[in-house]
Amino acid sequence: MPGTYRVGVIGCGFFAPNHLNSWNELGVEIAAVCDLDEAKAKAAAERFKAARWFTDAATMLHEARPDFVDIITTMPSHRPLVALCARERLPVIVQKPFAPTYADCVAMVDTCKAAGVALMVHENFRFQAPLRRVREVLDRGVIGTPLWCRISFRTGYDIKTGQPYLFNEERFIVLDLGIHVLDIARFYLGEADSVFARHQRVDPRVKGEDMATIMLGHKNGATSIVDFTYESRKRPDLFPQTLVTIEGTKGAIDLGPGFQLGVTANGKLTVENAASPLRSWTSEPWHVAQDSVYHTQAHWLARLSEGREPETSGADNLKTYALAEAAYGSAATGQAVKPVES
Ligand code: NAD
Ligand code: 89V
Repeated sequence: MPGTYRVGVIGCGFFAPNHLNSWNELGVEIAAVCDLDEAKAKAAAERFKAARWFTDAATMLHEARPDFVDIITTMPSHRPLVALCARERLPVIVQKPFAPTYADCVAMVDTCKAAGVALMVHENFRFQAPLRRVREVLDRGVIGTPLWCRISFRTGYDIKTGQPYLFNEERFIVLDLGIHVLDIARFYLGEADSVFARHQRVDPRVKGEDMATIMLGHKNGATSIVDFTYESRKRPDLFPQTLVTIEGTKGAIDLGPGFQLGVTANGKLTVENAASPLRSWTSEPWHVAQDSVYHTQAHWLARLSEGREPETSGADNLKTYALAEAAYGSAATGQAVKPVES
């Protein structure tokens, strides 16, 4: 039962308040929080009513003995922290991007499998209310067989001031944001066996690419275009909205600005508002992302209590990560790349 769980949280930085607010709203006891930075750990414990705070993750796991662990650190620390949880036989959630390399991701999946503990990547975009609603329309079959899809995330919103580590990422937007929209392409159209990508770097202050356009050939014959940038100058700026068009044999789906969802079926267009509700702790423009954190964590609790694999398990996320790797390979060579199969 969700209300009976106790979580140990590692990482109390920029994004952690969304997880901590969600655990509180879900009735999960925050047994302890941990951050290398003592001030951040203390502040998070006070603000979110955690019983204890620590600056060392191993000490926290030994002393607080949570039922599971939520890792909200940046990716270089994910592999050692997941290995620590596996040694302690604790189920674990880890934020995206899963890790700096595909080999690290595979190692985490193997380690948790060997230890018999659940591992989920906090891949929250598919838990966004408007994006989930698109999946429901697909499931109703009213647009027939999907043939073509475009998933687009274009913004000029300043995401780097709050997350300064992004300036130094050699592999930047495909891992930071592309990983979400590539996951959505899989969620809607299934696995892809061909990836062609072009990457651009616009902001001279960043090391990696900050604009990408990727074409996926799906195994079922459908094609999708996934495009994203942090350097759009378009007004209005729609951050952090994802726009979707899917054309099928019998109709079409169009998730447009302001979460307006148009569905064409039987030659007729119907439009609904698919926006996420505001929660007591969410605010615009971030609310669609914040609300999805709540639903991602609720999904984890449901699957943990049922003993079932989460939708975005480590093993599942290897397939999304393989698309990102293939995009880097394609952008570097100018050739289409077949993603590695796990
Ligand atoms: P951040 O740097 O602000 O916070 C991370 C915190 O983890 C820091 O305070 C750091 O001291 C702490 N930390 C690092 N290693 C540690 C360790 N071994 N033990 C204890 N504490 C440790 O980073 P952030 O912006 O909060 O991002 C964290 C992760 O969340 C990133 O992977 C980022 O991509 C992801 N993120 C996801 C979303 C989303 O919508 N899913 C949005 C923003 C960020
Ligand atoms: O890290 C992320 O997921 C962010 C976003 C702004 C989309 O939340 O890039």
